[in-house]
Formats: sequence, C-alpha cells, structure tokens
Amino acid sequence: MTTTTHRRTDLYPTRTVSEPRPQSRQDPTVWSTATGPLDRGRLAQYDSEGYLVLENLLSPQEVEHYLAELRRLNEDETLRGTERVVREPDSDEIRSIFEAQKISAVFAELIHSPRLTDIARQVLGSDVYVHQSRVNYKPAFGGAEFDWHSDFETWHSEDGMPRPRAFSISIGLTDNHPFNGPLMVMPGSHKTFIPSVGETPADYHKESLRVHRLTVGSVDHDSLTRMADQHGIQQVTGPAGSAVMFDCNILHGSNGNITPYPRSNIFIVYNSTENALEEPFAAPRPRPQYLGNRDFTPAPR
Ligand code: 6CS
Ligand code: FE
Repeated sequence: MTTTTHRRTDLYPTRTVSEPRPQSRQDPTVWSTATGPLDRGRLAQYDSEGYLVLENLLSPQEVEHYLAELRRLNEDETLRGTERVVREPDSDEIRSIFEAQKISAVFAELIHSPRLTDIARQVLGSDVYVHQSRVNYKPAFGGAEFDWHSDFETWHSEDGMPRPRAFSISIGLTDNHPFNGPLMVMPGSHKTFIPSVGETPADYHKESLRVHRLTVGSVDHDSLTRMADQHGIQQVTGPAGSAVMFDCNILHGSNGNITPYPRSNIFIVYNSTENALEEPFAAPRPRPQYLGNRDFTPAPR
C-alpha cells in the first residue's frame, strides 16, 4: 500500500528557513481592473507604493462619534480582563483591543460599511471578509512602538493566510502628528517577501502583540537596512478622520509616543474570500478567532 503525504505548496516559506533570503512577491497587489471607489491613477499609485492615503474618510462628526466609542471601550471593565485586550508593555494602559466588530455595534457598522468594503472588493477583485480588526490606542506619555514587520509574514505563518491578497485600512481617530508615533512605511517594499528566521513558539501571540522588540516574525537588520536604503521611509500623518490603506506585505512600524497627544487609530484588515485561511504555514496551531477570523462569510454589499 502506498501512502502519499500530501504536502501543500508554500509560496512564501518563512520561520522554517535557515536564512532570511528575500524573494519577489509572486502575486499582484491590485487584483482586478474593475472600476470602483479608486480611480485608475490612485489604483496605480497603490499598486506601486503599497499604500494610499484616504483624506477625510470620516467627517468631524463621525470622528467624535467613534472617539466616544473608543473612550467607552477604554472604560469598559468587562472588557479589560478579556484576551481581546492587549496592554502596554510598560504600563496597565490598553495598547490594543481586537475584534472591534464583535464588541462594538458602533464599530461594526463602520467596519462593514460599503464605503470601506467597496474599496476592498475593488482592490482584492472578489468578495471580502474581515480577517482582523483592532483599535490601537498608542496612549499619551508612553505608548510603545510597533517594531518593523510585514503583517502578511505573521498572517501566513500563524493564521494560515495563503497569499498576500489582503490589506489594512487604518483610520485616525485622533490626529496622527509627525511626533506622536504615526505609521511609517517603506514604499514599494510590499513587492519583496522577507522570510523571518526562528520557529514560532506555541501561543506566541500572547507575547508578540505587546513587546517592544519582536523575537520571531521580526525582519533582520541587514534586510531592514537594505530595504530602507532602497525604498526610503515615509511617515503617514494626517488629521483625525483621515485614513491610510496599506498592503499586507508592506514593511511598516511606528515609534513610541511620549507626547501628551494619543495616536488612536482603528485598523481593519480585509481578506479575499478566495484567500481563506488554511492551517498555519509555520506555527503549531491556528491563533484564536479574534486575531485570525475563520468565518469567511462575505461582507454584505
Ligand atoms: O499579529 C498580528 O496580527 C498583529 N501584529 C502586528 C504588529 N500588526 C498586524 C496585527 O495587528
Ligand atoms: Fe502591522
């Protein structure tokens, strides 16, 4: 009797490799030429740079509405002890709250609104669903940095996302100044996949979401230096209500916040329903639902 061990194809091997040898992205950034909320020029810019600023996505009234909800969640004692809430590494302040669409009807309405999902369907060329959402508070007087990384490297390794057919929209609920830890990206870096060296420990997310320095899933310094030299580093700033969409594989990070001004954003990750999660490509078991959604029901149109 012959046994065939079915070994699936891993297009982006990482954490199981002995050295961080960069590879070219094997997939498009923009998956369709369909018309939609973004015109051809903006689509071309997003394809080339890997990110795009969406000015005034929210009106000042909407910003107030969502900021009030942000404050309500911050005060919600029932939430504080749950695994969805990640604290700052150096204080008891909240760093992130995950799966906002499940714990807040107010944010669920925004996260599922066609104003966002129409962009996602246009760029990803299919129906979409929410892979992950989080509110990152980056509080005043000490909100910690987020080390350089590729989201896709984590979502591929730990959530089983096959291809980079997903992107995030980060919406500023407070002003993102140059000085209070705004997102930084390396424009164009999304077209290179840089593997990380080092096996994923069990339940790694219990550590990785709140540390100053990533141990596993980090980008080695030689690769970071080469990519920064090649692509540059762009700070993404803007008033509350503005947003930025960025590809799942673009190298990004953000500095800490020692100013009196919080940098609080809501991040929403849309994945193509044709890129549904499988078993992790480099982790002992899938991460919990609130980090890697496994209900692939398409977002309503
Ligand atoms: O592990 C994750 O899914 C999260 N970690 C980072 C640093 N960015 C993406 C996501 O929020
Ligand atoms: Fe990230």
